[in-house]
Amino acid sequence: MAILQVLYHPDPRLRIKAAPVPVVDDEVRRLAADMMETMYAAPGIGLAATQVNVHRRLLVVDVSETHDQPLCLINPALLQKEGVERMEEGCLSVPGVFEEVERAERIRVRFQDLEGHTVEQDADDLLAVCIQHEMDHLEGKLFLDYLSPLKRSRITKKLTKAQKQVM
Ligand code: GNR
Ligand code: NI
Repeated sequence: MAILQVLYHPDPRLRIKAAPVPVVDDEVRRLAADMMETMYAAPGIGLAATQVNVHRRLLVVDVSETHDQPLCLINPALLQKEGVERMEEGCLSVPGVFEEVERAERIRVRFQDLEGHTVEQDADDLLAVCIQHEMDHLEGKLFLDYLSPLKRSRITKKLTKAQKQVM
């Protein structure tokens, strides 16, 4: 396994729309394992392939405190959304920024698992929020896109400046 490098906003590669995973094979399973390791090491509760510069429709999540409920969603599709919830979100690609975002409270999602089987699952609370956040990454979308243009440009400036200092 390996810890992968995470892209930081405003890297334009975070804006690439991911393509479907054509087959769930060993290469996909290896990528998923590396993404899990990267997510746990960060630490984070989710990671989309886009964030590690792989533009395929695959994401991992684990919202448990014990890090023992890993989920890998391949080619995820949102089937249902219900209710509205506001939650403070963060993103490994937008370090140090936490802002409230409005999302559906409960969702039903269809995806392929690591064996290539199609699964449907309901999610609520933090898991629902996290899956929606990760699915946005696959569209090239960040939680910042829900904020006001002024707030977003301030955050982008701050992160650009911080990254110039470490380069
Ligand atoms: O670690 C993460 N925490 C988090 C908190 C609230 C809502 C969404 C998230 S996802 C984030 C990891 C990440 O950036 N995934 O793309
Ligand atoms: Ni994120």
